[in-house]
Amino acid sequence: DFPEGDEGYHTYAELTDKLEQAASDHGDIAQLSSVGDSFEGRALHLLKISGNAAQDEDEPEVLFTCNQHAREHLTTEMCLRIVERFTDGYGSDPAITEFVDSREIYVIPTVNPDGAEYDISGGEYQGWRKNRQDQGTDVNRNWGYEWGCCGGSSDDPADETYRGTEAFSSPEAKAVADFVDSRVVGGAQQITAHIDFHTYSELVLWPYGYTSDDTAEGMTPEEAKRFADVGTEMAESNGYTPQQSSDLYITDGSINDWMWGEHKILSFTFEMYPASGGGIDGFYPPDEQIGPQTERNDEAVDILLREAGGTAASARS
Ligand code: 0X9
Ligand code: CA
Ligand code: CA
Ligand code: ZN
Repeated sequence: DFPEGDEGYHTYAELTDKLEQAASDHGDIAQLSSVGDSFEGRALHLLKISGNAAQDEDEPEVLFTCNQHAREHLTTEMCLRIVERFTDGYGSDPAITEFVDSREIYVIPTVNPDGAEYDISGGEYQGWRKNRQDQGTDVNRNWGYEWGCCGGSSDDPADETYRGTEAFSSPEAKAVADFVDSRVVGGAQQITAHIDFHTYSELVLWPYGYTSDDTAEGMTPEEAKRFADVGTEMAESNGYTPQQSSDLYITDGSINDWMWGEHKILSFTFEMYPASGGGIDGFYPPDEQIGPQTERNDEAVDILLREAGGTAASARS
């Protein structure tokens, strides 16, 4: 369990309850399933939110993923905020209602439930980042685009950024990737936009992470500009700093590079509160921060949902 005083955070069991509740309270617009199981066998929950959620309608699809890194518990709360805002607000808030009716919103609140549960085991924070497969794989170095290419991950199983034995050797990255692959319908990827939430540093990041070049194979100058434009607009709404992810440091095998490189999904990483300081403590803000720090991203989430409809140019073509 979470340490005393931090009970506002949700354990895996509490998260599961909340998602089941959302689906049963809002059956017409919310459907709960899973993309598969974690290494230790926990369901990797997937909540779909859309008008006529049971049907695959021809609407832009948007994905939000949280908690690839075990100790980044604030991100799970961010995904729960998205779930609650777009379910409870449906029918009363016109902007929410419009988004839910015109999009198919997918939320995976914890990509790494084994690591998250381990991190709070014994009622004390363990400072754990990776999954729980052997010595632990960094799920965000295990994606299959330029996996292990460029010094942005480690081949040492003891390291914090261990990339795994091969691309998608972690069941968690594999299950999420299989789900995204399954959204190719009639040859077209249905998911157009994605945010992967992390902590911390208050940043909006975009691909590529494997190279410090602004453009590379599969990223034209126009596409790089679109990332920068949308990323900057979202960052203006929440006060984060926008940048290409490799400006922070090089990563290979990260989720954003795969989402874009493989599927041309407009895929961002948000590094949430706090901005800096605290070392390991930065991963564990008091639960009083859950409300303000998740609400802070409401407008950015709405911007992404808007952009999922395409640029004016692509909407015309
Ligand atoms: O290193 C990561 O996976 C992310 N940061 S964290 O502190 N949450 O571990 C950042 C991933 C974004 N990609 C790059 N910085 N290249
Ligand atoms: Ca729908
Ligand atoms: Ca669809
Ligand atoms: Zn992280």
